[in-house]
Amino acid sequence: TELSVELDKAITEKGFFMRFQPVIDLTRGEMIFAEALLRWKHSKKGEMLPEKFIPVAEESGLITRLGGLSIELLVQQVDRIMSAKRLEKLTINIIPSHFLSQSFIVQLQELINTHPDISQYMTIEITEAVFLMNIEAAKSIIFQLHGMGFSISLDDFGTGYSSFKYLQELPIEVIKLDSSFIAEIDIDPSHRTIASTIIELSHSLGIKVIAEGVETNSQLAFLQDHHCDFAQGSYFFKPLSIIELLHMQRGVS
Ligand code: G
Ligand code: G
Ligand code: NA
Ligand code: MN
Repeated sequence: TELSVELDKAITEKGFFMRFQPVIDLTRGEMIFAEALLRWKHSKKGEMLPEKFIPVAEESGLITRLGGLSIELLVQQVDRIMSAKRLEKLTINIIPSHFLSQSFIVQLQELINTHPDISQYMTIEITEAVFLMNIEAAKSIIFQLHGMGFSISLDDFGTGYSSFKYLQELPIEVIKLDSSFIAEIDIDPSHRTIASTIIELSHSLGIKVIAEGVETNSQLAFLQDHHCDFAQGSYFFKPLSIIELLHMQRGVS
């Protein structure tokens, strides 16, 4: 398609940038992580969101190059962000087909060769789709990443298979309760029960929980009552430009 041709060209020209959404430590009321979110600087359509171009990248075989570029864009900013903000981690989203590809671990090994400390600052966000696509490969890659010093987070938890079996077997440090789920907290008592149970079960396995898409004070109050560790969402901060992130105060109240 026309869009895939434009995308191919944009990847070559590195016509992308990152926004960063702070993740708040609910105990301390301070930002502790920032999630990197890729944006395409499209010449006519303006800032384009991943939901528009990731499917195109997957269909047209561009996902490994695009994923490699997003890692590169994040790495370029790590020193600047870490020295200004002293966050614990920056988190990056990896698409399942990229995660499971031959080139992924190779890309990260090359990265460690040039930036030996990088793994201690980075969390890799994956979804449960990796388990459904290739369980053995997914496990093996997760153990390799852990061995390289990266931390791993399971994104969109609560929407898919949501198996605690993987959480128990694998070195996963954090799960992210999906935003569609958080949205239901204000509306539906059964979702409140499931959310609090997921938090409790995760904690019993030594896993921390990030609530995504927190938009209201009542959602936040519920999460605090149920000892959710971290939260992100427009209630705190929308995805920010790097300049905005660097100027933002750490504390929220
Ligand atoms: O940026 P937005 O807020 O629209 O994010 C939507 C989704 O797009 C994210 O949950 C994530 O799955 C995907 N996404 C965002 N940034 C990246 C990226 O840098 N790489 C990959 N592979 N996916 C991303
Ligand atoms: O990785 P994932 O697809 O979960 O990425 C997080 C997505 O959530 C991004 O697209 C981001 O723009 C979006 N987002 C950020 N804050 C909010 C919010 O408060 N509510 C909702 N619904 N989405 C949000
Ligand atoms: Na994510
Ligand atoms: Mn998510």
